[in-house]
Formats: sequence, structure tokens, C-alpha cells
Amino acid sequence: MRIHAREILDSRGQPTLEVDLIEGDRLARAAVPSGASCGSHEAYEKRDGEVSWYAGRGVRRLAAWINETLDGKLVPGDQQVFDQRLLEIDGTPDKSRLGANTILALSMAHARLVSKESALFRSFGSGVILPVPLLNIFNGGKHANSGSDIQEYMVAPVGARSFSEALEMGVAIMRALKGRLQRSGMSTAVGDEGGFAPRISSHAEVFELILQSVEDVGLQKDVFLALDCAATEWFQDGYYHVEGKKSSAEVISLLASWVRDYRVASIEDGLAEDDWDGWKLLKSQLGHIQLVGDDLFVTKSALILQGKDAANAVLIKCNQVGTLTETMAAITAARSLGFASIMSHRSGETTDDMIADLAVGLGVLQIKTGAPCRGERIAKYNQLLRIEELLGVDARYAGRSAFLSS
Ligand code: 2PG
Ligand code: MG
Repeated sequence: MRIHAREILDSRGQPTLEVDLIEGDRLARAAVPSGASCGSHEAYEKRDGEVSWYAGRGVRRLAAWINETLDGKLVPGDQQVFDQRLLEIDGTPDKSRLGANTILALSMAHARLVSKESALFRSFGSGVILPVPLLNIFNGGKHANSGSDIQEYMVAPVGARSFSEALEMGVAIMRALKGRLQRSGMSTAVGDEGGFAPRISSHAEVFELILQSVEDVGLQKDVFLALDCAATEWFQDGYYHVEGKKSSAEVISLLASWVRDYRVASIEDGLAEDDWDGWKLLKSQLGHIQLVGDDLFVTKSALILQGKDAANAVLIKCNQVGTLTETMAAITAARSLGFASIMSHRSGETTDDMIADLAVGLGVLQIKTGAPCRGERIAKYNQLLRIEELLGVDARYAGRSAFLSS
């Protein structure tokens, strides 16, 4: 099998890897995303460190190395066997020899190459359920300089009857929010994940703006709010720095007030990645809503299996772990605990749309892939529209059942 890797750019203008696999007359291509608010336990992302090229973030040398070292050396076939071979070649616990970016690009391209299905999602499983989109309509944290410590404010249109209706609801809310911002003379420019990012003075201001926009379009009964606090970013010197200096218990009280006042039904990374005792307290107090571990679990089965008393849902990001096989193992681990899974993009994305196929094929009932805005986010939502069309009368929409606690 021929392998050709190249350097391309992601949605932030940062270099990332794209790989072509060629076997006979078939060519399969995949590109990998990259995070900004990364968990420290994520698999290693390899970059060249050549300061004169994209300030050290280039991957052109890595691509050349892949082409010299791996071209003609790998055999396509069973996905698990192929992924295992990649892990053996790498041979390190954190994937630092090949880099998780190399491993994931090869793993994804291989899945496309060997798929015998005309629609990729069918090669991942027999799922027919379209996921609830968590649409990130307001950006903060490391994704925008709006001044919001909360990284993502998402709307989840659980009351829709179909995925396409859910997407339309998300767009309607975004349009209403845009109108409100315009009328208040606020910026309507967008952040890394396509949500609005005007300078704001408090978290309460954002919650009010979003809930008013939901009301403007009459969707109060159909929409939950979901947050990604990315709280690892708030944690410094033993304290959380959010609306002042706080202990874990004080952060939990703040989160509880948002749940009470603003119809928040899902909170991702409400506390920092290593604050396991805090997470247990969080679950004991707010376990009736969805508590999602992202930096906490970094898509690794072993960490997920330790999380029974700490969360009740897992964010699934392929590049946190490396291969598709390990990604699927993480979903299986989540299911074994009765946890929900959420398929996720990264803040630095490409137009690769495989996570849409993975969500439906694997029966993952929620997907987080940004606002309905910016091409690299829309690429995934559009693929879900295609899958819904293809499934026709068999298509179902996950709706409220996607949320364990709803
Ligand atoms: C997150 C993600 C994706 P990043 O924290 O969940 O929204 O952001 O890719 O920057 O880690
Ligand atoms: Mg997150």
C-alpha cells in the first residue's frame, strides 16, 4: 500500500497532517484536527519544532519522514489488526514516536480505504440514529477573547423530530442571537468554533442573551443549554480562578446556580483534569444532569473505567487517544458504566467529516462539532444531513433519549 502524507492547514491556519493511502485504483484520504485547550494526559501530537516554519508548529518534516519510513510497509485489512500494527511501530506509551496525529491520520484513512460500504457510517456499525447536535453558539476561554471563562455555550435541540429539524432550530437561535447582538451594538464576529464572541461583562449576560434568543424563536420547550467549562484552564496554584478565587466546592455551587437559573442540562469539564475528589463531589451534588469528562478521561478506556463516581458521560475525541480502535474501546468502556458518549471535533479542524459517520455507525447519540457556522464545522453537520437522507424512513433522531437524565 502506498502512503503519502502531507502538511495542510487547519481552521486556525495551523499546520496539520493529511494522509493518502493508495491501493490498486483506490485512494483514501484523511486529515486530523488539533486542540487548543488540551488535557495533559492526551496522546502526544508530533510537530517539527522548526522555528522558521509556522513558528515550530509545522509537520512537513514529519510528513516526509512518514513517506520515507512507512510507504509500502503497511498492509491494509482488518482495522483492529492495522491499528495494532501502528501501535507496535510506535512502541511508546504516549505515542510520541509516530505522534497521535500520524497514527490517527493513518487509522482514519485506512478505515476509508477498506470500507466496502457505499456510505462510510455503515462500516462502523448498524446505527440508524442521528445524534443530538450540541451547537456551540457562544465562544470563550481559549477559543475567543470574549472575556467569558466558560469556553463553550451550546444549545441542544432535543425536542426536534429529526436531525434536520434540530439543525434548523440551532440556526434559528443563532440568527436570533445575531439580531440581539446587532441591536445592542455588539460584535457579531465569530470565535474558533463558529459561535459569537463579543466582549461581555459577565457569564450571566451570555446566559440571558442565549435564553432570550431561544425565546425569540419560541423554542424554550425544545432546547437545553450545555456548557464546556474547560475548567482545567481555570486551575492554578490549587484554586479555580472563575468569578474570583474558588475551591472545588465553591465552583460546584456556582455551577449549581447556572443549572438552576439557566436551564443548563449538561456540563463538560466543570472541574480540572486531576481533581478527582472534586469530580466525585460534583457528581454527588449535580449527578441529575449530564456531567461530561473531556480532559478528565481524554478518550482513554482505563481512565473512563475509573470514573464511575466522577461523571456520567464521556467526550470522545479520536486524536486524544490515537487509533479508531482505541476510540471505539473508549465508547465501549463508557457504555459498560451506563455513561453517555458525545462524539467531538477539536477547535482546530479540517473539513474531514468522519466523526459524523462514526457517531451514527457506532450509535453515539450526541455530537459536538461547533456552531452551525464556518465550513469546517458545517462539513460534519452536512454529512449528518446526507446520512439522514440516505437512511430515509429508517432514520431516527436521538432527541431527549440521548440524555440519560432527561
Ligand atoms: C473541547 C474542545 C472541542 P479543544 O475542549 O472540548 O470543543 O476544544 O479542541 O481546543 O480542546
Ligand atoms: Mg472540552
